[in-house]
Amino acid sequence: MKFGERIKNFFSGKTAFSEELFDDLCDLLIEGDFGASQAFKTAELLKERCKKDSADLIPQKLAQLLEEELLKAKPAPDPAPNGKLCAILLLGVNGVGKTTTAAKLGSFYGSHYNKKAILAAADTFRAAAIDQLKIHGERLKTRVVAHKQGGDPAAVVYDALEAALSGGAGVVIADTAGRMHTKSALVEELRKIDRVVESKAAAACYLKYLVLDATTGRNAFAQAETFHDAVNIDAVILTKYDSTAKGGVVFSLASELRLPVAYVCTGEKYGDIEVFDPNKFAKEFAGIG
Ligand SMILES: Nc1nc2c(ncn2[C@@H]2O[C@H](COP(=O)(O)OP(=O)(O)OP(=O)(O)O)[C@@H](O)[C@H]2O)c(=O)[nH]1
Ligand SMILES: [Mg+2]
Repeated sequence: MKFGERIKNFFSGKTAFSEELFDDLCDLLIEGDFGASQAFKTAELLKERCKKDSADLIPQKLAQLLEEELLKAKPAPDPAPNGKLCAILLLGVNGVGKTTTAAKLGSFYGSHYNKKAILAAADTFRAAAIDQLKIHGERLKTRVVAHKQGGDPAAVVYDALEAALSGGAGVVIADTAGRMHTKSALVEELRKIDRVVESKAAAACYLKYLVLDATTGRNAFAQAETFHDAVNIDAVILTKYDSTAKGGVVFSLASELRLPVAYVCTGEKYGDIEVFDPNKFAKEFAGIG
């Protein structure tokens, strides 16, 4: 069951305004992956705003308040500025969906932004990761630039950018290794890639997306804090927001880290990706979507 359904069920049949209603809502928000203090603040603010209204307006007011939270994030960057080569780096811990998302984005850039993609196998840690990306590339008829296992990820990005510049591709999407980096190793690896992008394509639109798995709940927030602190993240891509994922963590990303969500992925198929819409997300979460 989607979490919005839970909120919807919670409100259904409740017509009277009561303190208890907002206490229970606070608990429910925490279950929905809100942080405790944010859940409390949200419930309190909602209570204030709803004092003069009939209880049946509460879900709509909740959606409104949630959308305001999401808009506290910095704006999501333009993913595909006209005439510019885009260099996209997908970061994140193990298993969150980086490789799958690289393939989905490659296809999305073709269909929605009219930019031909090159996938860069910058996860050189495991041989299987390189093969996995190559299989996606074959299925999507998208070029994959790869080196051998153990190679330098920055060198892969370099070659992919060169291929894009000479072959007319509009976007390079680099998959990276999902091992839990130590901060210094992550920073070091990224500095090298930064230098490569600077030298190869200084005018490029360069975006670092952090991929977060919606099913990992508050853990995703901790990952965002760590990565954002180590390397400036431009935006988040939320994966596995299908089935039972709750998604409340997105509100903390916006209000506490000012991190916007760029895309939401809702399944394993290539088409299961969409641009994040704060209004839609807030409504869905509040059970009125
Ligand atoms: N249901 C669902 N599954 C997904 C989604 N995105 C990725 N997956 C699945 O999650 C699993 C891990 O995906 P990968 O793309 O290999 O993740 P990764 O981050 O590259 O993993 P590592 O390279 O091992 O760090 C795979 O089984 C994917 O099919 C999604 O949006 N929804
Ligand atoms: Mg991978």
